[in-house]
Amino acid sequence: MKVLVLGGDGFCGWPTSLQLSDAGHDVTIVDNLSRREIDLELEVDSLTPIRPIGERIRVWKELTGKEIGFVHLDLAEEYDRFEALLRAERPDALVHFGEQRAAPYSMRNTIAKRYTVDNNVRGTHNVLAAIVATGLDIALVHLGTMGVYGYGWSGSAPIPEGYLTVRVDTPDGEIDREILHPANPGSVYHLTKTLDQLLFAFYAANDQLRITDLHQGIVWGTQTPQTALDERLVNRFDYDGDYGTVLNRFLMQAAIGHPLTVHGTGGQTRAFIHIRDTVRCVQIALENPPERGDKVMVFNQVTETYRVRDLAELISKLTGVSIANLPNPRREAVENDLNVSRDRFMALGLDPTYLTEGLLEEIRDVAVKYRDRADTTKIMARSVWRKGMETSPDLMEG
Ligand code: USQ
Repeated sequence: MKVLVLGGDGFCGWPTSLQLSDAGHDVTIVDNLSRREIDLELEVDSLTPIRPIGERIRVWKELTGKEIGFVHLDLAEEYDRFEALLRAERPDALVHFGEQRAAPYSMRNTIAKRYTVDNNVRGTHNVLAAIVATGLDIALVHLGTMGVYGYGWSGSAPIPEGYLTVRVDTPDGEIDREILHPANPGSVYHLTKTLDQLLFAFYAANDQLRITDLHQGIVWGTQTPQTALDERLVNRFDYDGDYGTVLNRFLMQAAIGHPLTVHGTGGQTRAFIHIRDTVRCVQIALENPPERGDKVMVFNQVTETYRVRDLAELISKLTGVSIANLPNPRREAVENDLNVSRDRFMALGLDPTYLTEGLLEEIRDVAVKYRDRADTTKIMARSVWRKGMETSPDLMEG
C-alpha cells in the first residue's frame, strides 16, 4: 500500500513509519519538523539522541534496503502544495499524526493556545478538503485521543468505541439514536481533537470519505523493534513538564533519583499503551479500513488503565525513589474511575505489552542509559490551566 505518514518525524510518527515500511508498505513521511522547533523554543532536548530526519532515513535504507521518502511541508499553511502532492503520489492511505500533541504546551500561554488550534484544526481540515478535491479514494487514519471523552464518565459501563446509543423521548414514544459520544475536552489540545471528530463526521457523511479515528491513551516506552535496530534510529523520549507524559516522566525521574512528580493525590485514572502497540494498532487500522459510505470507524487504542498514584508506587517500589505530591497545575477531577472498551483491536489480533512486563526494561535501556543527557531544570511542570495556579515548587535537590 502507498502511504503518506503526516507528522512522520514525531514520537508516534517515526516508529509507525518504520513499522509500515518494515511490513512492506511504500512510505513517505510528510512533516514540517515543528516538534524539533518546539524543542528549541522550550530549550529542551529528547532524552534520547535523535538524529536529523535525513540521517534517520539513510540509516534505515542502509540497514534494510527499504526507501522512505520525505517531504518537508506544513499541512496547515501549505494547502496547495499538499493537494499537488496527493495528485502526484496518488497514495492509497494517509496516516495523520501532524498535530501539536501536548496538553500542557497547549495551555502554556495565548500564543501556544492559538497555535495549537490554528495548526491542528486547519491542518486536519486541509487534509480532508484535499482528499475531496483530488477525487482519489484515499483512506485516512487519524491519531485521536481518549481525552475526547473526558474523565467525567461515571458508573461501571465502559467507554464505548466512539458512539453511544441514547433513548430520546418524543411525542410518539421513545426512540433510540446513535450519537458521537459527548465530547468533554480537558485542555485546548484535547479540544482540537474533539473538533477533528466533527470534521471527520461531516466528511464521512457528505463525501463518503473512509476515515478511522484512533482514540489513543497515554503512550509510554520508547523503542519498537525497528527503532532499536541501530542507535541512529532511536525514537524520541520527552521528559520535560510540557511534552513528557506521566509514565515516561516517572521512569526518567527514577533513573536520576528525582522524587516522582505526582499531581495532587494521584487519583487520576488514565488509559495507557506501549509505543510498540501503538505502531501495531496503526498498522491494523490501516489494513482494515471502513467502506465508502460507512460512518467514521473509531477504535479505543488503549491496553490498560492505571491510577497515577499506583504508577508512582509501582516505580517507587522498583527503584526506591520517593514520591512527591505536588499542587496540580491542571484543572481535572481529583479522582476518577475509567473503564474502557477496547474490543476491536483485541479481536484483530493485538497482543499487548503490559506495564508490569516492560517497566524494568524501559528504565534500564533508556532512562538509565541516557540519564546524563537530562536537564533537571526542565522537569517541573510550569504550564498552568488558569492564572493563579502557578504553585509548583522546585523539587530537585541536586
Ligand atoms: N501527571 C502527574 N505528574 C506528572 C505529569 C502528569 O501526576 O509529572 C498527571 C496529569 O495531571 C494527568 C495525568 O498524569 O492527570 C496524565 O498526564 P499526561 O501528561 O501523561 O497526559 P495528557 O496531558 O493527557 O496527554 C498525553 C499526550 C496526548 C494524548 C493523551 C492521551 O501528550 O497527546 O492525547 O496523553 S489521554 O490522556 O488519554 O487523553
